[in-house]
Amino acid sequence: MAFIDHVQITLASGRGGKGAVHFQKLRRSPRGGPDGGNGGKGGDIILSVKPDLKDLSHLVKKRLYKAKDGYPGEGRKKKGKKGKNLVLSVPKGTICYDSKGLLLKELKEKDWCFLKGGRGGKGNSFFKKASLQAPQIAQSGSPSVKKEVILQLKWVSDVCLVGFRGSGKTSFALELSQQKSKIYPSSYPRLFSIKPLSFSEPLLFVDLPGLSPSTRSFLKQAERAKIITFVVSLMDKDPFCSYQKLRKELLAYDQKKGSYLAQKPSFLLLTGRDHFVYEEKGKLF
Ligand SMILES: Nc1nc2c(ncn2[C@@H]2O[C@H](COP(=O)(O)OP(=O)(O)OP(=O)(O)O)[C@@H](O)[C@H]2O)c(=O)[nH]1
Ligand SMILES: [Mg+2]
Repeated sequence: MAFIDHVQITLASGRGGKGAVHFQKLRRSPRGGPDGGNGGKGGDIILSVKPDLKDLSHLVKKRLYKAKDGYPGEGRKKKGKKGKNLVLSVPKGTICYDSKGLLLKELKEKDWCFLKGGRGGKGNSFFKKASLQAPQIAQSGSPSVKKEVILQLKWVSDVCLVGFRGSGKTSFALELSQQKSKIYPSSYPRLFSIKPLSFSEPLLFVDLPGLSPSTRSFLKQAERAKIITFVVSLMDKDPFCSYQKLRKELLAYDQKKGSYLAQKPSFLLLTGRDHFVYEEKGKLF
């Protein structure tokens, strides 16, 4: 399945349950005092960060996600049941914007209650007073609240590997992470956790697919990287030209998105040295 790092969805809290209009039914007084209970609270919408999730593809199936409504109140002052919360799991690094692109929240470790469910309506027992012994009124619950949001996944990482197809990004990341998986051309970004010997915490490396018009949008995953590492193969016809083209790609992306990729600290990693014949290519830069 495709790697999805952007979804636009509508979230709706559950409405509050209705309060009940009900009267005590006693043998001697079939129309006893009011005992209608309050309605239950509507369900909340909660966004919950799940570090195991890789992307947002599980959220593309529907446009509207709604929590359950609260249940109506009942006789004997019984409160209606609470509507079930809707918990949407999101990967670490997800950012929530409103429909106009205004930042609402960067989702970190904890659950975030995005929409509170509606309050349950008061039942008629609540309205009883000296001057009103048998109220026939009850409140309907507070309505559901709907909001359109944009969720974007932007990994927070230490290093982002940027290079053209086949430059050796994945090989390098696999080598560093000591993974033995098979190398195949990647069409989506991957996150590698790499623990250098002298570090107590692992470093997070983003391995982007080879840069091309169809994968350019994945540069989003470089936006929150501390360092950019340009990966250029010495097997390219003109490695310096490849490097310049990569920098131009970053500048073009920055201009379009208002980001600062080209200004980040960067390294140049040259691969394919084993294939490089000095006599043939001469001086590189
Ligand atoms: N000779 C040689 N081959 C290399 C080197 N680094 C990678 N390769 C080979 O180059 C091919 C492409 O390597 P990848 O690591 O998949 O390159 P990539 O940049 O991740 O490619 P995309 O994901 O398609 O952008 C593989 O067959 C690797 O074995 C190197 O330093 N020397
Ligand atoms: Mg790759």
